[in-house]
Amino acid sequence: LPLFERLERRIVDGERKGLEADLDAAMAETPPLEIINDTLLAGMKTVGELFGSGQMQLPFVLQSAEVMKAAVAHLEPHMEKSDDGGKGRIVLATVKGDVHDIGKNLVDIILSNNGYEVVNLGIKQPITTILDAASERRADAIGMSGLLVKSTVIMKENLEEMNSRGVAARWPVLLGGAALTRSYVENDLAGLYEGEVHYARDAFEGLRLMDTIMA
Ligand code: B1M
Repeated sequence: LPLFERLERRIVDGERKGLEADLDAAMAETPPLEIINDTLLAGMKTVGELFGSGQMQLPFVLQSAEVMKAAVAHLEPHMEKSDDGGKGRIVLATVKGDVHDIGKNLVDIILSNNGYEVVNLGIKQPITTILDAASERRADAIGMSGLLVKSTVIMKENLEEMNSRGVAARWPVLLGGAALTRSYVENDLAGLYEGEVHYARDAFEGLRLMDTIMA
């Protein structure tokens, strides 16, 4: 297969051997972020479709996810950075009950490489932990990621919890993840949250929104 098709195939097949060499060859032609967006994410999309239609079993999805993570880790040091970290600070987490973190970690990379300090709490984080971290680290915003339909409900509960603790005005919230829709966030959640809540379709929209929030 040609290089970029082979790279996409590696994600689908969970084939790690020779990954770095292929990535290095790809970087000679294309910036690392484009490799992620155009090639690797296309592979993850296929994995999602195969899994969703019952043609791929979970252990293989996990293998694909591991190759994806290894690929991103290999590319990350080669990405362009605007170094300061002084544009603002965001606490980022995957919500309670949800283990999906590839998208969240991409958001971390994009924000960190573009002047934000990211406090990445990891996966399955209850709102209490998120709020404690936001408070201790004096965050300017909170970002929550979730890929399960269940997580969209958790996000709603989290916003309600922030209302009831009276901290909604303090933290603008950025929400993202495959199960969310813009209309759910902008129509249903924005109506109930007493602070600012924004939907980010991808990591770049997350960056644009942070720039707006911090402006
Ligand atoms: Co799971 N999984 N998974 N999975 N998985 C999905 C989400 C699913 C849609 C697959 C399917 O059925 N087609 C489905 C959810 C269905 C639903 O809820 N209705 C599903 C399921 C069912 C499950 C399990 C329940 C399976 C099981 O155990 N029977 C289980 C859940 C466990 C749990 O969470 N408690 C499970 C487990 C796993 C693995 C562990 C095997 C693995 C995750 C590994 C990991 O993340 N470390 C996995 C994977 C890889 C997937 C799919 C195939 C790919 C997800 C991914 O990484 N995509 C996924 C299929 C899909 O999403 N269509 C699927 C690439 C990633 C870059 O995209 O995270 O959407 P995404 O991020 C995007 C944007 O959404 C946005 O930016 C990114 C792009 O720039 N974004 C943000 C994300 N977060 C953001 C936050 C922001 C801003 C933007 O600001 C804060």
